[in-house]
Amino acid sequence: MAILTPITPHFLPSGTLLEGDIITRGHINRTYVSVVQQDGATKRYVHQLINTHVFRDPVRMMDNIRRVIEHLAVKRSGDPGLLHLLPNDDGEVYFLDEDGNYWRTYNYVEGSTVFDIVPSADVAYEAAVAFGKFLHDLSDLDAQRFHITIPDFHHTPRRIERFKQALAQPVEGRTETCQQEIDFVLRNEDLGGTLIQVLETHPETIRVTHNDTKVNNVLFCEKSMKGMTVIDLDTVMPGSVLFDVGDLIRTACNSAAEDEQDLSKVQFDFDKYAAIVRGFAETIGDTLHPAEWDAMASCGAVITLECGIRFLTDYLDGDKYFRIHREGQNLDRARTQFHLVQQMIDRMDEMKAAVDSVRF
Ligand code: GN1
Ligand code: MG
Repeated sequence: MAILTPITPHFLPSGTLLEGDIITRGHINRTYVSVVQQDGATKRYVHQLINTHVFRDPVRMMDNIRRVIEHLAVKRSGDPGLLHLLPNDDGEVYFLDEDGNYWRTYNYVEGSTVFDIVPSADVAYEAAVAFGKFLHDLSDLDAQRFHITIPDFHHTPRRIERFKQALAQPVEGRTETCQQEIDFVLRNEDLGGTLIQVLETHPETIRVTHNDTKVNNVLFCEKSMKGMTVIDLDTVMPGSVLFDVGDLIRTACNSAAEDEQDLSKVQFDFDKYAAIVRGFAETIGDTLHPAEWDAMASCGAVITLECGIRFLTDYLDGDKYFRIHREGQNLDRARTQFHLVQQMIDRMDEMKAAVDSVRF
């Protein structure tokens, strides 16, 4: 809680900080939840310390987020799931402390819950509907007005180039521990070009997308188990809906944790896959280009491959990007991802049939 003591007064000047806890879920920023008493009421807030190694231009990133939040506030006026950014004492939606740290504060969405592992196809469907509605609500925004906060974020071939650079200069002793995973990437390089090719051939499909649609970025209503809101807007920027569909498939169709060490538990769940495709088709299906429909069956495999490559690259680099809680965790993460990719490749025909059954 001590870390929050100098921060909360900038966002909640007349509040008294009663409690503070860390949330260890994210791999990038530091996230805390506080309980603050203000004007006779007790409320919870979410405070985040932005990782400026990853987000080099936090001011521009916050500008993107503010734009999305303001747009949703108009579209979903009165919705209890709405996210708000608290202004600090200068009216900015972030606070820069004396050590050069950027902080921001959101309301805490009460009555919500998250899933790291999805328990049923119904939950997978609701997550897809939540992200689909989010994309639908942002579809009238001009993507060109958004800053590109992390260049080439979902440019899989460039991620592969970066991986090869790491492979040429690995932390000593690490290549030997992951030869199978290295071979997997080199064998599946071609798959990596699928989504970026759609964007390059059809630039008109570029729109404002979320870009980090892991399933635990949906807050579910505890009572109804419907999606309440989408969080983690850090990477909202111009992109392809295929990135968002793909990252939800990557996370929601995995029967185990992202860093599970026992690969026999890491199973790709086809029923959840079909439910996700249906959820997106119902919410944004009418806005998709034929080329996006054509590539839809592969997007889960591509984004899962890309994420695995990023974990493996970071492992070879010495764990500089994704936070780890134990030695070898990034390698374990890469292994689960590649294990899922192989299962998706093996079931590609069934995935195509599932897409065709809901295609517009
Ligand atoms: C990171 O912020 P967090 O932990 O939800 C990463 C995503 C990866 C994800 C893998 C800015 O997301 O791209 O898919 O880890 N975010 C950034 O779990 O790199
Ligand atoms: Mg994130």
